[in-house]
Amino acid sequence: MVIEFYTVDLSPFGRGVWMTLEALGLEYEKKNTNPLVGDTKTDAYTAINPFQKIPGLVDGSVKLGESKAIACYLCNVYVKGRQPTARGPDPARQAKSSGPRHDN
Ligand SMILES: N[C@@H](CCC(=O)N[C@@H](CS)C(=O)NCC(=O)O)C(=O)O
Repeated sequence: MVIEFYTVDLSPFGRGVWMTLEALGLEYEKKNTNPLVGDTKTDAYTAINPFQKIPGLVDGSVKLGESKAIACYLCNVYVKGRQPTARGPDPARQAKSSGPRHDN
């Protein structure tokens, strides 16, 4: 299943995730999601990122918001030889527990 990446090209937060996806050579589908026209306020998008901001990411059953949490998740899952960190071996759980705003 291809990774779904929700952003707009000019978002500085989205670009960090975009660069991470590219650097890791991952296959992904970029879904244009413009907060200025309400794309982040839909129920479907709120289920991905309850804070209703871009970027958002869906990787199978994993739904994440917060650019740094997403970048850390991608590196933890897709960088070969990456060791589990002190927070534990579950990258999705780690991403969500890495700050109060990651609680989605
Ligand atoms: N801390 C968040 C910030 C995300 C953020 O502020 N995104 C902006 C676009 S660059 C946004 O979605 N703004 C819409 C809004 O606040 O309603 C992250 O790192 O992902």
